[in-house]
Amino acid sequence: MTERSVDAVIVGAGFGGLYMLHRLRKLGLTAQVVEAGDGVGGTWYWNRYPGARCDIQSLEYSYQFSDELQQQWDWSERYATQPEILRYINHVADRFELRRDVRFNTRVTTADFGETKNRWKVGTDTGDTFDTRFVVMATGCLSSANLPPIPGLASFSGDRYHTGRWPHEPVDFTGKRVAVIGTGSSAIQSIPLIAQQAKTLTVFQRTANYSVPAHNKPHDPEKVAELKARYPEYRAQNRQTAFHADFNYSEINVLDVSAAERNAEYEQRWTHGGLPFMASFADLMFVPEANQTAAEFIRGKIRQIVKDPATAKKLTPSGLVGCKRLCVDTNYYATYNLPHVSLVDINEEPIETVTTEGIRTRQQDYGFDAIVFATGFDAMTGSMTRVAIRGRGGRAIQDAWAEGPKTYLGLSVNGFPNLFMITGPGSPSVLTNMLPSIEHHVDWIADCIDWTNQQKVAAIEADAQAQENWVTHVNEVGDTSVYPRCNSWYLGSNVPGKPRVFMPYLGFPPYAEKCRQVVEAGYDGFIKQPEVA
Ligand code: N01
Repeated sequence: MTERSVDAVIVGAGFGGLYMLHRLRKLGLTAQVVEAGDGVGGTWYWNRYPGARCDIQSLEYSYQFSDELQQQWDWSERYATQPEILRYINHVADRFELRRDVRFNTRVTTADFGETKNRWKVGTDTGDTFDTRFVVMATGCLSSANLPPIPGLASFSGDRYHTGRWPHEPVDFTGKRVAVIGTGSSAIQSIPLIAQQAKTLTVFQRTANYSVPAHNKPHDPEKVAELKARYPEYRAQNRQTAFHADFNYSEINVLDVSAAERNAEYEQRWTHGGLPFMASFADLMFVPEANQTAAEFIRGKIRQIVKDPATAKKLTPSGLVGCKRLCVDTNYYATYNLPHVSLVDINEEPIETVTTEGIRTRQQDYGFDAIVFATGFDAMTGSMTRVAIRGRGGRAIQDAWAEGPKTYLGLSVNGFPNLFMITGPGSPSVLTNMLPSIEHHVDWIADCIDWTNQQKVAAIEADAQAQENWVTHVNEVGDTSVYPRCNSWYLGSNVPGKPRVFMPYLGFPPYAEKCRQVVEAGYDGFIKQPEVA
């Protein structure tokens, strides 16, 4: 067991943690990344399920802090696969010699703030500890796997998988009877590929989901060259959009055009593929009646694609589209036309228990060789609250967040000085292209740490009132949209007992402007405790 003293401990070696390390090194600070896995990559290290790939175009889902890197790296496809993204982040780790400051196979379990010295003591599951001035939680928004407490789980004699904790060895479902529980993005990406191997595939659905086709394809080298010639400008343009991405946002309201015009636009976006579908009209995410027109368009597509009317009916969602994250697929709905693929609606046929042989619903016993849990994550807060973080007065983060996460700008929490979160709750994070949002936060945190050193500030933390105002503002902005109108992990409603609070901040440009103003005003809304002379 060792104890190391550093300027900063960074928890997690994903995109956030690695860039944070790079920035702090450039400031001449000592930083230690602590990573539970045995490699870099974060979400892309753990989510190795079949079909895992990005739903933001790879040319945008990549770092921009190094122009050489973004010019020299070549993405092969419009939406990169998980293995390609993992190769990329490994390349970045090598290129900037980041690995030597990453402690792998080590999980941070505790972080205790000592008020006399304004330093944190960080504990790990290996017994090694770190004495540090700053802690940066680069733990990701979707990293704590959610395994539903279905009775009998431990008794199952077959293989059990969670999409977010997929084995490193290849998994072969050939000849197997496979169950998939869940129909979120992970399920929708993996189901078509599992179906190609499995003898039978039975999908257990709680809520039917909307998905649009990815229309993934290899990159056209000419188009890539053209974009790379204006990369900084392209990135700057995207920064001005709500999702921080090239979605070709329309400024027209759906309710201002005829049904024919509206459907033509949806058809064109459907043919183009991907999340830009949600940018078809300006009011889609704000006016329920407008949203219903897009929802009905997708419902019509499901009815066209799925041949069996009873299955099509079960697969057809009734609510609004996009307030639960829209999925992007390759052949998802069409997979249900295969004779060996079937769908169980667990609202009609609830799961009672997992048995040694498979799954028992209220109606019947199903035999399975493998069960895949595609049941998502304790999103946005899980990776914070699963660490025993104790701030001023020994207050636990779980207590501070008992009614839902409270942060200032999704960066800092009152009572937890010198602790920062990358893309924490209360920041745009999951409602944006994560990569540039990560870079924005890392730059902000690095500049803040540098400022505290220059200004001889011993500790910095969110002011309680500023935090309260921010939480109210996040909710007010969220309430202008349709997001809070359905059950989703944005609200924590997928995890039993989790407080229902809309966690991300809607709209990147006003958020970035607010962050800029806070800095300009000398870190307005933060408590700055001066160093004792
Ligand atoms: O998780 P989810 P995910 N019994 O929470 C169901 C990102 N991502 O891993 O909707 C039965 O969306 C649950 O049902 P319900 C992306 O941001 C990106 O798929 O809560 N079912 C739902 O159907 C995404 O949104 C990509 O009623 C249960 C499913 O499990 C986020 O990660 C790819 C259940 C969980 O869906 C999470 O996606 C993959 C229970 N007890 C993921 N509990 C890209 O394309 C839950 N469910 C980049």
